[in-house]
Amino acid sequence: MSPVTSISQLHALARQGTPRTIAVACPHDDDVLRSLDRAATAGVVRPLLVGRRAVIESLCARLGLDSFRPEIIECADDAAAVEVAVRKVRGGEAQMLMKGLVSTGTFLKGVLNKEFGLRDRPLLSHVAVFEAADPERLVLFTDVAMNIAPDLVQKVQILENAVGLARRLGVEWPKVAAIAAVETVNPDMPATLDAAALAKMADRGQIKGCVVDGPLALDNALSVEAARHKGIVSPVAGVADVLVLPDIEAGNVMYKTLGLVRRWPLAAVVVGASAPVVLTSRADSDETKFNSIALAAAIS
Ligand code: COD
Repeated sequence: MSPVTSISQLHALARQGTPRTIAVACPHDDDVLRSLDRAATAGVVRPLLVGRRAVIESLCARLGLDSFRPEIIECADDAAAVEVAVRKVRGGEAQMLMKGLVSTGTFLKGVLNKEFGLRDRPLLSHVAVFEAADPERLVLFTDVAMNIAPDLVQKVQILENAVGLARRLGVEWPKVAAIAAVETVNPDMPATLDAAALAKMADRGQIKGCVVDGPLALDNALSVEAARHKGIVSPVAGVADVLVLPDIEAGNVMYKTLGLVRRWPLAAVVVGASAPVVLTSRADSDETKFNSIALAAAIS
């Protein structure tokens, strides 16, 4: 498979095959419903909504989604709705899960629940995607929404989850940049120590299936020119496919800067679960939500 290099190629990939059922917890939100209507119309998903029927129907009517006829399971309580949606995926009645208007903590606690949740790999993590030019490619960045302050062991798992996703998108040997504020090791900046350790672990075969370099600052990772300017010689600098960010604050600020300030097309998914999980922010546009459904469908 040749690599998926744009969000529109993701859409095309998602349209292949039969529609997957997506269980959505608490879809009481305009952008969530618009994105689901669009994905259902495109033949990407069959929505199974878990929440307050009256609210969902009145929102659909107000939004003019006249041909949107989702299956709805009545559930008034948010945590209970998350549990029902998660159980639908766990039981195989749905192949994907999506968060609606419910707090991220409540939603993720349901996903991680030991009795009915969707744990598969040792660590679940969130991966966001944006389009980059020169070379034209999708850049994955992680973790911007789930793991708060990962230690080195968790960063290895976050990196491996993202590499797995990159490979699913056709990147055979992903180039991974472990991001910090600078490109040199500084003991006063713990992110640079972890980044250097990740790079050395990859050199020694403790991390497989990718090439890792770090620490790299964001400009050195994404711009060949910036890397050249700093004299950095590296197979990753300027052309990274995956960015492993130091913590949730750095990741979340980057995600929101791209999405809200720059309005770049974005997509995001939680990986490491037994099925793809669409976890977008309340502030994300219906476009980002649709892109994320497409990403989840493309890998489901
Ligand atoms: N993958 C697998 N297991 C996990 C993970 C994970 N990412 N995180 C926790 N666990 C396991 C632990 O090993 C433990 O067995 C159990 O879950 C409980 O662990 P806690 O007490 O550390 O976790 P929780 O349930 O209190 O919180 C987990 C959350 C994911 C909810 C928490 O880390 C969180 O709130 N993350 C940030 C979410 C957020 O606010 N994002 C905002 C950006 S939109």
